[in-house]
Amino acid sequence: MHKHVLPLLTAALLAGCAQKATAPTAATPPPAPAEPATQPVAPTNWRNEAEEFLKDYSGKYQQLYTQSSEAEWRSNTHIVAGDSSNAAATARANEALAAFTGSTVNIERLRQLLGHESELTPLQVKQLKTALYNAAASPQTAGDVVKLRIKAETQQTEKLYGFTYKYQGKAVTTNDLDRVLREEKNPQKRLAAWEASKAVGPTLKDGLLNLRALRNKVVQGLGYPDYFTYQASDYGMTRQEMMELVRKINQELRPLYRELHTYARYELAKKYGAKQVPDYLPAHWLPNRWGQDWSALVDVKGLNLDPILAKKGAEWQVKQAERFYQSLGFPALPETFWTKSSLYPLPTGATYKKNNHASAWHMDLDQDVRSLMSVEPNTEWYETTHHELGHIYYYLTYTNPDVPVLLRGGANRAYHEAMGSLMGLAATQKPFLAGLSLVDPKTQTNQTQTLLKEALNYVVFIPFASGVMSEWENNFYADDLAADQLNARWWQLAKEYQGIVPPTARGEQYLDPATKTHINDDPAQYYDYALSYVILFQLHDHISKQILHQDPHATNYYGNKEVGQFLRDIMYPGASADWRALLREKTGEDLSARAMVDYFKPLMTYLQQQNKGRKYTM
Ligand code: X8Z
Ligand code: ZN
Repeated sequence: MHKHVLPLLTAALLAGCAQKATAPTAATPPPAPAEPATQPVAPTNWRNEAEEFLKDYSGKYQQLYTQSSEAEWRSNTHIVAGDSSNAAATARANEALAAFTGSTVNIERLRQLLGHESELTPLQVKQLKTALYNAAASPQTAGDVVKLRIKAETQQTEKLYGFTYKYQGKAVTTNDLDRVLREEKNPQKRLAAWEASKAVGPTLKDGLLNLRALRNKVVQGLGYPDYFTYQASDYGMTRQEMMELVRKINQELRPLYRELHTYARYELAKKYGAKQVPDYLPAHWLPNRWGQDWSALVDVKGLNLDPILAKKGAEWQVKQAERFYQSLGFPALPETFWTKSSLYPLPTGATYKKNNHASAWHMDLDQDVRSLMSVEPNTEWYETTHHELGHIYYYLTYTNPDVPVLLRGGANRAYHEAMGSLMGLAATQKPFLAGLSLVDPKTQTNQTQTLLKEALNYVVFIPFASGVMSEWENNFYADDLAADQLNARWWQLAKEYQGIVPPTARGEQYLDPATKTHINDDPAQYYDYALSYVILFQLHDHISKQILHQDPHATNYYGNKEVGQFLRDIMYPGASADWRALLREKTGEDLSARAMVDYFKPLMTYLQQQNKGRKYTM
């Protein structure tokens, strides 16, 4: 998740063709009539009306938005058990923003102006629709429910990130638990770490059920049937269309996933000394709390970044990511990024906690950009650092005179997630690493193992994101999933899509989906990430072949200004661009898993050979 990216509503619009909305001025005023007559009423100039309204609205919006961001920032970086002052301040700031965006006066005015759509500029229409979309998250007509939602969201955040995880009798961080899951070979210890990571779930159950009701009720105020539909509408899609799209993506990658799944079952059974190869993967065997990334299973000789990064340190990773963006022609990060961000884990003994998940913030919709991370020097954080800076550079690039405040968001939410992940992929390829002397270019490295490691990251993610997460949240928000079926449904989906089962029975006293932060604080949007991977491979395919003329599996973007220009062109218009048109214009293709499937094709043959004679269970 990146925080606070403004939503986008679709509207056919020509980006970069903002017409001036000023009315032609008459050269000489007409002579005054000799005698008072019934004056014909001048026809309303709707462009002028819209321009004036948007100017006022945007100014006020930006101000309230900044105050809300500041309060949220504090609530996510200084969590003190039992201290309610942050929560109260955040609720106040969010209520003020909500009261403004959802005010009946504003909504009526927006509707009135949009009633004259054909007389307005496309850019105006797009801004007005965005404002109306924002209004649906907090309509004044549902004022009490909005207040309750705001309060419940702040409380849920505090519970989630204020939680103390315990492993082997000691308080630990999620970074600690992740390390155990990546490195520990003893299955009993793995099981203990996995269970420890799920301990927060039950504490979030009442809050999540409450939030479902409130989120649904709030958007129903402006006519959306449920919260999932509301979020999908940001892409100009219905809930059904979104589900069809993610199911299709999942199907296209399923044959490869099936091979990876079979391969992993046999390899892990060997690794953990299991007498029998299980039909489904026990969740605690995998190097990630949700089984969404298995890349730590493979160590490619000569390309293992962990020891190199450990020597360089956490700070180096963030600086290195900045250097990479700068090498493409992006500017240095503003000084305040470094002074105001919260980039590293809290010191041991800190009396407060912080949000343990990475995010990027556009605090004032202007130059105040920050990231909230807990960077440690390892491959996972190296990629995440590139991911977050992708959001930051997107913010900075669409903060320009051609993009009004209300449209400072991604072409769609998935684009926003794609940029930095693309850079994360680029920053792990061998020619890139060799160019920076991080690895020895003369060392032979195994290409198949490299591709396998990448597949265990990018391909393995798809059934989790487009399958488990999206299906569960669709059921939760739109199908009113029963309160006594929440965990059962989660594991049913994990088995069906990921081929993963819980190590021991996980009854309804647990709430394993709620251990995924997005379920609580980035609701009904996780397909963004599945779509972002699809888009990133489309962009990478184009960049490799058309700009760099390099094999997509072995590229070096570093220092290439043309690549930078290509990315900046995508970022520049922000949400004033039509995301479909933009993709077609930039890659010549519609949204499709074609490039991603192509990229991993060479791996199919290898895996089929490895899996010969093995039992497939998916
Ligand atoms: O949540 C994120 C980002 C948020 S800005 C770090 N990601 C997903 C996740 O961690 O579940 C990035 C990829 C998947
Ligand atoms: Zn992100």
